Amino acid sequence: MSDMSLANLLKEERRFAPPADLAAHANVTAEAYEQAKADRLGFWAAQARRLTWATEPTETLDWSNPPFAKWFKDGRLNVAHNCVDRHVEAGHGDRVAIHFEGEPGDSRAITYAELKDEVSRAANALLHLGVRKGDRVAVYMPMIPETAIAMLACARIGAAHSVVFGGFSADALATRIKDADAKVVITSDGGYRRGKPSALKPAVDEAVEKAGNVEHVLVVRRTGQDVAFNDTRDVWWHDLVAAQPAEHTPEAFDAEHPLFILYTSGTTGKPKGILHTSGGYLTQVAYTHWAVFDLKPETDVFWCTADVGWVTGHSYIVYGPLANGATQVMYEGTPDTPHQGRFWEIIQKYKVSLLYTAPTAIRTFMKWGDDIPAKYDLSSLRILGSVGEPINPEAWIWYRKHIGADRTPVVDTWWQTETGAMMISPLPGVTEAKPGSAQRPLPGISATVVDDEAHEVPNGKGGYLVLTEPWPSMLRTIWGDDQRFKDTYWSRFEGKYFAGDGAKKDDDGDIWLLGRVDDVMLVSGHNISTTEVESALVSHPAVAEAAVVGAADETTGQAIVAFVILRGTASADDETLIGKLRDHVGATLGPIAKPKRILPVAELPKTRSGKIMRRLLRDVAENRQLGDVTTLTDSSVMDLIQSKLPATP
Ligand code: 6R9
Repeated sequence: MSDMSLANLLKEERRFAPPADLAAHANVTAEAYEQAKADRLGFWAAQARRLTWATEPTETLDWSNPPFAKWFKDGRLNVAHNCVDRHVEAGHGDRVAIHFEGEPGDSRAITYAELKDEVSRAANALLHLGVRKGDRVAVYMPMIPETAIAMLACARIGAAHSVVFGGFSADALATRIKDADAKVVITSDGGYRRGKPSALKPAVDEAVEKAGNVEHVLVVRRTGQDVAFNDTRDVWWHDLVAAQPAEHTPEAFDAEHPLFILYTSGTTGKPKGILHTSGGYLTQVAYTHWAVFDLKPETDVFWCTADVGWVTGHSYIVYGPLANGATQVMYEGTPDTPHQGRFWEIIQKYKVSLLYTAPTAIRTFMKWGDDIPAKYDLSSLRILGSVGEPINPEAWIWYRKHIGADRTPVVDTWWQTETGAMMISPLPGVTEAKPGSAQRPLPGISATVVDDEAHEVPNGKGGYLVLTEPWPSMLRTIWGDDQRFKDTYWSRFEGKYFAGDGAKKDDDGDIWLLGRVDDVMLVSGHNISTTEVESALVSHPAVAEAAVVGAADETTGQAIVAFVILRGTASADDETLIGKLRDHVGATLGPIAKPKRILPVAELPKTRSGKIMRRLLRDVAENRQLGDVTTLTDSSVMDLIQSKLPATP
């Protein structure tokens, strides 16, 4: 990146020290950074001892054939035993593992003892269906406890699961079943979504037709809706699983035994099957969940609002919290069903103390209004987490103030499907927080920002985020494609993992994430981050949400085009407002960052995991035919945006 605009970065002066009582009893103190720095591998070897091993590892890392890492390779363990049985053995069988809240209002509390029985039955059922160690099982489910049970049952017998988000189409499911060569699919008749049952089984039928090698489909009855049933292939969960014995002795597998494949769509090309293995993955998800949320398993109630179909759900609904013996909430539905206070009602009901959600949700809550969370008792909350996108400083402040009563730390956690677990994040009892910044690599993690030539940038400069040392929960490869694994992540900068994100270091050396590098704009030779322009727009009281893209421009190379959602009272026809917003960005970031066009819209296109799809907005801004819209939550959003557009100059 050239020297450019990153010099006049967004200045964020607000600071929030950890609350004294939290700091006094925090799981992790500043010492952890020192310890990990002095002996990184020793630090991770110590963290691995949080797990129960059938054979303790003696070797921490084998990096003799980079980028193919082997962590704890002579250790053996069973992941499901670690997430379930050992808590029962330790006398915590009566502790609630999952408080399930269905969208229609049904609820179910599952203790660790009950979870152990259910996972054992499901493991026996999979064995009965012919699933063996090393096989793959596809999981296409709503957000219900059986989804976690199915994943743990796979782990228990050493079969890798491939969870496909329930919002994906039959085609997307078929591609993933085929790529992983799954022999069983676990699904349900449907799930509840926005007040009505939404079907899943028909997509499975279609996908299995296309994908070929599936021997059985195991079907949970959730909604009771009518489904087609193929008697030789399909089997009901309540028939098969319920009839199994609740005893199953877990076998220990190698630390590097595959645990799961999770596909990331990427913007182009065939989805990448990200492969995670057992010992290193479980070590890092357990450690980070305990450290970043300061988890006290006896008293805390954790709630991660992600879908299990994404990596956040894998690592911070299933594996991290359960490995730590936590009590958590699992919610099936959407935040506005049946009303816009649903999340806050759930927090009040279960006395949730640790909340983990995404910026897209936070910005939506801001749009809905402060008065909604104000109606509920949120005093149980202790720590608020954010993940998925850069969190705009204003959204961060709103989250802390209106959800956290200006009292709770906010932890902005940067990581990826590929990294498996959190990598860069404040520690709630240690870090003086800066709104909008993920700040520092966690203890034991090495990350920095480099320029085009792979040189580390000095403080105050921007470039590319890289990870400079292997970490326990790193992806091991792309399923079936080692070459693509090397090309995608390890070839841009020799010996370093290229995350694909732009980032900057501030004057203190803290890291700020600036969005995917594909989204960075080049205006008159200056690299400008979409994230920073968006945050500048959102810091204006009239703007609820913003998405910024660079559109081809004859004079400046790219010109900044901003799509904004205005807050309640602001009017889209107010020409003076647009001028004010441009000036506001200019005053915040410098004149070079002033958007050339600002277009008020009612909605923004988002992926199903809640990330803004700037690629489609670029198509709009450049008057092009829209690219692939299949990963959009709601493709009608694009029609709405296009119909609102003034004729392009
Ligand atoms: C966990 C998850 C990964 C991409 C990542 C980055 C963005 C995630 C972020 C963040 C800024 C954060 N991202 N967390 N950007 N600050 N705290 O979301 O995984 O779906 O694979 O997405 O998400 O761009 O590269 P995944």
